Amino acid sequence: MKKDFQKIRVIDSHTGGEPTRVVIEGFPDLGNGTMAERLEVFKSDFDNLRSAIVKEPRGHTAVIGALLCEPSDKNCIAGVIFFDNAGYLGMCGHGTIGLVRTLEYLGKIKTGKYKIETPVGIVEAELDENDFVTIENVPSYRYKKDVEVEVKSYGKITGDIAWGGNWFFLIQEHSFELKLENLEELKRFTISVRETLNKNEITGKNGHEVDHIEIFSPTEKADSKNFVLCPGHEYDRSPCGTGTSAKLACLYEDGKLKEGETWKQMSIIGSIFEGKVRIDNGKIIPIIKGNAFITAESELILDKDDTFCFGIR
Ligand code: PYC
Repeated sequence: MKKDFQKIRVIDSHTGGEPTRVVIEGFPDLGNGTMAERLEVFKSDFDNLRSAIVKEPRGHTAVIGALLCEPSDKNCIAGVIFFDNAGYLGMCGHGTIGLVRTLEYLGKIKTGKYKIETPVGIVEAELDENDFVTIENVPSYRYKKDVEVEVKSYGKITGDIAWGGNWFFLIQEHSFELKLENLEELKRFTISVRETLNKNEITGKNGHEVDHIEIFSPTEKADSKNFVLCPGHEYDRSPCGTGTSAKLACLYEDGKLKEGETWKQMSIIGSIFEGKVRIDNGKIIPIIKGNAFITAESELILDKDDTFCFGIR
């Protein structure tokens, strides 16, 4: 008997090395609410599809999913809900750059400026003739400066808590060399910091979990190099659009970056985003520029008889 498979069409890309898997067809209807409302339906009714799409055996721990939706705001070209191996993201900078290149690949957009609806607000994205994408993120800010935590085996660590579309703990002072050879050590350290923040109930605004940890070091090739721990214990191969936004907000608030001045943020693998801030009615609007490349166009097949149909959970 012919099997009744569920099929989901996706386009894969990478932005500065960090993968994005845009779901373009085959996902169940989440209703007509805002992206924040549809995110709740996604979480409660279809979380198994999140893991089916991004986790092994179809994906891997670094894949960020992006569900392409009809926007509820008609000024937007698209709506999007980002997700990963651990759960859901508010915004995703590298993912938005990947989404814009995907829309171009699909022939849905040409060069120009577009608005995109996310669960945490509307962002603007401009695709230029060199295939670079510049995004104007949601307003970003530092929530707490110089927060001290005692991290087991590492001692006293100080960082800032900032919002860039996701919650970040940003650490400037540490003893690590930011290079790929130190990946396991960097992960161990940042996971310990995250666990300490959780244990001590140190959160972002309204009790939101600080689920991204970002550490920095100087580099000759850019203004700064970072290592970003993502919620599912993977590291961001890109310089992290929302993490760079959080960083830009802190720099601006410290008087270290002026409005319109360029900041080059390098990732642990050497990819670079260019950042700036624009001030709008006192709000810090981060502007992030990067590029993405399409890597695959495929149809995921879900066979209910497969023990690992919904991913290795
Ligand atoms: O680019 O904002 C970003 C991001 C978040 C998690 C992975 N990448």
